[in-house]
Amino acid sequence: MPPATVHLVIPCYQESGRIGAFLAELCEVTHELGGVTIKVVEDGSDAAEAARMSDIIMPLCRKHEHLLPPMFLPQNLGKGGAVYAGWDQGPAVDWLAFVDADGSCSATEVANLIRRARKQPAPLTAVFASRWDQTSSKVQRQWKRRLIGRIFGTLVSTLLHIPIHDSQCGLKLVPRSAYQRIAPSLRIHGFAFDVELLAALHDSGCEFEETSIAWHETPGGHVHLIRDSIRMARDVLAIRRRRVKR
Ligand SMILES: Nc1nc2c(ncn2[C@@H]2O[C@H](COP(=O)(O)OP(=O)(O)OP(=O)(O)O)[C@@H](O)[C@H]2O)c(=O)[nH]1
Ligand SMILES: [Mg+2]
Repeated sequence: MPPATVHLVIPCYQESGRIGAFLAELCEVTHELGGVTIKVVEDGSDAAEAARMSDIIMPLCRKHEHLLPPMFLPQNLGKGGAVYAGWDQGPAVDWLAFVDADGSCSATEVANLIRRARKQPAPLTAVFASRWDQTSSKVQRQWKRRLIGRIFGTLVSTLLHIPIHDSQCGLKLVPRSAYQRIAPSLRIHGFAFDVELLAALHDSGCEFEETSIAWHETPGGHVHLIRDSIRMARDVLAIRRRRVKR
């Protein structure tokens, strides 16, 4: 039987300095796996950045058929907006996935998670990578990000009553059928989009599993620890209010 198909989106904002080596390795690894398409979604950075991204991606597209031509959004939608744009316009696959552009999670880890998802019997369960195993030497993060991540994870699980430790890890796989059921209800396009995605999946009856991965933080991140954490906490409260109303 052919392997379950996966459409993997890489949301990018100002990533031309970080994506090159990671994307090349990801293309190699997923070529070996088969049944995977990759789409880079450039999230309205600026014209010069779009040109730099083209220069990096187009030679790889010529080499790898499964790397689809990149999508250039005319304006910045936010990480969630870019992921959903790539998913909504992608091929009809079994699994939708996204991974951060900076290579903090290696191409090998992406392949491992895809293999894991493909082993699942029906009904399919969403697979969320996790940096929760914080004692592990496999997870290298700045202490500040670790701490904020831990506080945010506690906030999410307490306020939304969903047993998750790390809702924000930049690698996730979702069954496409489950996503299609909940897509019309998704509102959040910023960094907290995965929390809303998780809550909607959970409420729709789609189970999820949290799987530990290796994570080596890449310098040059865009998430502003204080400003974005406040925005994300507000988004979690909004998700909670909407759920209570329903
Ligand atoms: N589409 C979109 N993607 C963004 C935006 N900001 C960041 N991203 C992407 O989101 C992903 C995660 O962003 P990072 O900059 O790696 O975040 P970080 O500060 O390193 O935080 P962690 O990776 O969680 O430690 C990357 O693929 C970014 O390109 C944005 O405004 N729009
Ligand atoms: Mg990062």
